[in-house]
Amino acid sequence: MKEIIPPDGGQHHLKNYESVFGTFRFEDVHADFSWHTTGKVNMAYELIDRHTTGPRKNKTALLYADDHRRESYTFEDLRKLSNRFGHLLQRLGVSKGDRVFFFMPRSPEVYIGMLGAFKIGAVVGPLFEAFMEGAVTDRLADAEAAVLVTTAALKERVPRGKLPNLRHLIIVDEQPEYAAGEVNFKQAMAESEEELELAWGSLEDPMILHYTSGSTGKPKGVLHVQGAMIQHYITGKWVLDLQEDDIYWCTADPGWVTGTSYGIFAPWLNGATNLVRGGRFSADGWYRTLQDYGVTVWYSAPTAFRMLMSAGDELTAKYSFGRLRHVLSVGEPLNPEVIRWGLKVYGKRIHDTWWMTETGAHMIVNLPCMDIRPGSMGKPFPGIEAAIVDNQGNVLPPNSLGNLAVKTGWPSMMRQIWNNPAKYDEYFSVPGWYISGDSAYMDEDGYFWFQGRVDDVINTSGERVGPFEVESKLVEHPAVAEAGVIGKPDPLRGEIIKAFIALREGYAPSDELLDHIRLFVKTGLSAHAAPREFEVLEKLPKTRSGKIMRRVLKAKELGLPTGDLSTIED
Ligand code: 6R9
Repeated sequence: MKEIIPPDGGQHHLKNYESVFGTFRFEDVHADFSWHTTGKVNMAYELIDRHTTGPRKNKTALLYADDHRRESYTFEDLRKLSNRFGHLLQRLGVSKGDRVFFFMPRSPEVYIGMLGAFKIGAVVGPLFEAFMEGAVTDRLADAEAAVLVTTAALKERVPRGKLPNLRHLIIVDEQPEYAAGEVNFKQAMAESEEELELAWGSLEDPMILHYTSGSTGKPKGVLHVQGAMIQHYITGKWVLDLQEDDIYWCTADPGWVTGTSYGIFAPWLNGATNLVRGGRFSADGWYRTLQDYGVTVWYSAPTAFRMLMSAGDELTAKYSFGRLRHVLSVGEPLNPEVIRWGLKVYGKRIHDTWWMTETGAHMIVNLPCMDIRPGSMGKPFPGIEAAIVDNQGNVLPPNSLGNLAVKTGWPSMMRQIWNNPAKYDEYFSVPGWYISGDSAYMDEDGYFWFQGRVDDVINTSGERVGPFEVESKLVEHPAVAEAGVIGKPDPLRGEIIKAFIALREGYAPSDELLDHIRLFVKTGLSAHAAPREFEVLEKLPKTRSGKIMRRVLKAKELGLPTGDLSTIED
């Protein structure tokens, strides 16, 4: 019997999946946007300005908190400030289609800046503040960025001599002197106009360029268009289930697509109050944020949930999450153990969502009105047609492992890999389908189960084993905080399973413990899925968005080059 967790029976926007699946079309929500009547499209207008002509004008749009700042902005505040920033960019000669990049820590200025850039039709490029010089240079050069919004400290990693297209640096914090081409943000904002003529365009105009790394080669610039907002909006309504009085917190940095699609677009298209917490992860700090701000909808990632889980239940017990209504996850497979823990400590189901930088918005989801099957990513969002296909594009029957694919043509689908049409075409090698590069199966009830990246699936003694299954079993063991599993070439078995694990506090590595863990997987999962080798690490290599980098584990193990490491955590 499969484990099933039924919905909680709350008042959700979408009450019944079957009532819309197969009949809902994205066109059905066009009438909710102003461009439906005006014919003129501007993302920032839909995010902010539109709300200021009605009762949301003085509603809080942005709550910002870090160790030094606590601020709050209404929709009207953001309208005026982003007008000023748009005007500032105009005065620098930035015009429609120019790329404006952001390389700085989270702060209200990032959000104001991006909105301002959208207002004049510029294409926004977000970067993680942790990028080093090489990573920053590659991306700015590839995008031929015209302007970079950054800080006095971070600009040291921007070699302007190598970036001939980069005309201006806007420095958001103050510095003693400004070199040619450098702009004092505070001063320039003060000199800008509060009212601005918006640049209007069409749904196919470019909007945002997100760089994402593949396992090999240079990072890819994934381009999304304005029309993606249709999907951000309706997934924000149905999946995030945003209601008028919600305090919504998405923990992702805007350098990661989750931090823009669901940290900016989905909440504000729905007129929600959006909380941003700057600074680093700390279990204490996060719990205080959840409690003190009375967060009602919380979107985070498995890596964060696992960190909170290993921080211990005593910590959780110190806080109350009484207002928390809806919890969601993205980025990596959500281990069933984490879902069970979430039910125990928050009294809430954690709703997994599957999507990618390239898909721009949710593809496979657990809606609040659906049963959750722990370990499954859920079902396709209404209007999305997903399937498991073989390499020729034949749709496979339920329970067969294959390529997770989506029928092309959803609103937030990427429109280009910047400067690399050949790379773009690789995703569409099978006519009519977008091939995700993930391997999964669908059960007889239409739930999708993630197995790994296609390249990560292990073949041991003729059996295909998804690393996720093994990792999920491993983290059920009380000593294991995190696990990354790879296939290691073996003359006898094709591959053997090797597990890299980080231990929870209070546990020390010993042969006895590892034997115990191996047995735990063997009896709990299957003999062939039990790792033959273990290695205990202080922590696992991860991307900035918290994904375990199995290819790095594998390359290290085999003594091969590790490929592009620009997105790795410290
Ligand atoms: C939004 C985002 C995409 C890749 C994707 C898959 C993995 C994301 C997942 C998941 C299992 C989930 N992934 N969500 N795997 N279950 N719910 O993460 O975009 O950074 O481009 O990564 O992340 O492998 O293909 P991105």
